[in-house]
Amino acid sequence: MSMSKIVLITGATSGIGKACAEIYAQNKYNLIITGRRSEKLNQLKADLEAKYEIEVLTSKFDVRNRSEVEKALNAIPADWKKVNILINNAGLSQGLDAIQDGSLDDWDIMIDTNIKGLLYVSKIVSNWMISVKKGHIVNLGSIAGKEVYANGNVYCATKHAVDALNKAMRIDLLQHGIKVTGIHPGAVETEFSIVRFHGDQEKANKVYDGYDPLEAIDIAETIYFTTSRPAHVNINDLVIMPTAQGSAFYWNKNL
Ligand code: NDP
Ligand code: 8X3
Repeated sequence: MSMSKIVLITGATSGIGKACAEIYAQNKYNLIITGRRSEKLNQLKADLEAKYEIEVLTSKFDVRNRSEVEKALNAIPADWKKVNILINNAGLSQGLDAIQDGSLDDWDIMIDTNIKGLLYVSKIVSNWMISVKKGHIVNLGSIAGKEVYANGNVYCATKHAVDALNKAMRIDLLQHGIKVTGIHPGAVETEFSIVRFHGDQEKANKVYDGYDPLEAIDIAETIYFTTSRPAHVNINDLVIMPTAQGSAFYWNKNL
């Protein structure tokens, strides 16, 4: 493998993670792309290797499964463990119900993916970074990690947890020279709402009706910017919204 820098992106099969893969490939990083859908990982690897002079390693695992995460990450070849950037992006929402009506299965999936999955991956990769005394971890929070909106309850709680973990990682990893950045988008049109509404495309489309939402590339460009600052600069935290969105609950659909 050539001596390019390496970025590990969780949830690279779709949306923000996939857009990150493209932008880091353009910038000559070698990529470790992860997710559960192996055919999408293989397709992305083939596309990016054909388009850019880089190498892509795919690693298929479910971030919720602790032993699967450990097995997959430990199996990565030693040269590839010299990861410069970890993008903790894999995440999802399930349902949009009042607390008294929510599905316990939806809650478990969100907590296990957005909090526990992020922790399982971070524990292993931060140790790789500690061994070389440098690295940068980018955590995907959300406006839902800064504000709470009606029926957002558990999703908002998981993203508030990511916000806390982002701050905690920055403190704990300070002594090792590792940067930590939190990225908190408002509405981005990806598979997010299709997943939230369990495949109901019509309901998902309504979320982005009547205004210009963010696109995955908008967030990927911002993430790339945060990881391409000089060595002495760390961007702690960014909230990024569509111009038509003023907060988690205010919208201007007349723009
Ligand atoms: P997408 O649904 O388009 O992508 C989510 C990605 O996460 C997929 O690649 C999916 O891969 C992966 N993923 C989900 N669950 C698991 C799992 N159990 N194990 C491994 N990978 C998993 O959504 P986005 O791109 O929008 O979301 C990316 C991140 O951005 C999430 O953390 C989300 O909460 C956050 N975010 C999104 C916003 C939005 O409006 N879209 C706004 C604010 C934050 P696969 O299915 O192949 O496993
Ligand atoms: C996704 C955006 O507005 O549903 O994190 O919280 S929102």
